[in-house]
Amino acid sequence: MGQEAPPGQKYIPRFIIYAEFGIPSIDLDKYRLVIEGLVKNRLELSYQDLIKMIDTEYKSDFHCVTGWSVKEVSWRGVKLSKILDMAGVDERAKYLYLVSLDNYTTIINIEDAKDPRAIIVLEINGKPLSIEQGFPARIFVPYLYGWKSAKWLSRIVVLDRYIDGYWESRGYHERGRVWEEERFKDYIGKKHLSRRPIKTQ
Ligand SMILES: Nc1nc2c(c(=O)[nH]1)N[C@H]1C(S)=C(S)[C@@H](COP(=O)(O)O)O[C@H]1N2
Ligand SMILES: [Mo]
Repeated sequence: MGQEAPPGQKYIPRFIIYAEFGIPSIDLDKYRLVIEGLVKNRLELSYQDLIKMIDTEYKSDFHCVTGWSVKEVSWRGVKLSKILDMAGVDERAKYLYLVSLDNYTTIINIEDAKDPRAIIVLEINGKPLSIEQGFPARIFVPYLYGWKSAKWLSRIVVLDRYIDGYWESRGYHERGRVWEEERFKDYIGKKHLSRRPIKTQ
């Protein structure tokens, strides 16, 4: 798998850690992942709840839209579709708006969220997420660019319409599929906006 990098991407050995708003402090006792919006049952899942629900593990590359990719990362977590089923998603649902503890936001469409590879990540490469990589939980959809992989995830809001998240409001693509090179909204062109790596592992 992943012999050749997707168009416009180069493999590097390790993740470059991004935290647009700094790394939040985590109080695991108080932490809940909330699922709300167009759902029958609003859910509040603790870290232990999530750990008990782990159902998925696979290897897949990670792709940041700025051009770096990491090969064959091992991901372990809970299928998003399982959580959506528990919550009883309304038939009008079209998007999941993702909100993080640091107030970072992004959005993914419901079709991508229901893909069996779309997960709430609890472990990377056999270890619990490190704080800087999004502990307690982050999103991962392997065929979407990394900005959709919200770290320190705290809220999933089910919506019937599209709204911009943080990078989407700065010109990045609504959907963000890697192999289709959905980097920017059509009207923006091909210019990268500034990024601030905070630490290289
Ligand atoms: N909360 C939060 N999640 C985030 C970001 C961020 O700044 N804050 N950056 C995104 C971007 S642009 C990328 S490429 C990945 C980087 O993941 P990493 O820090 O584990 O390398 O996190 C994504 N998730
Ligand atoms: Mo990114």
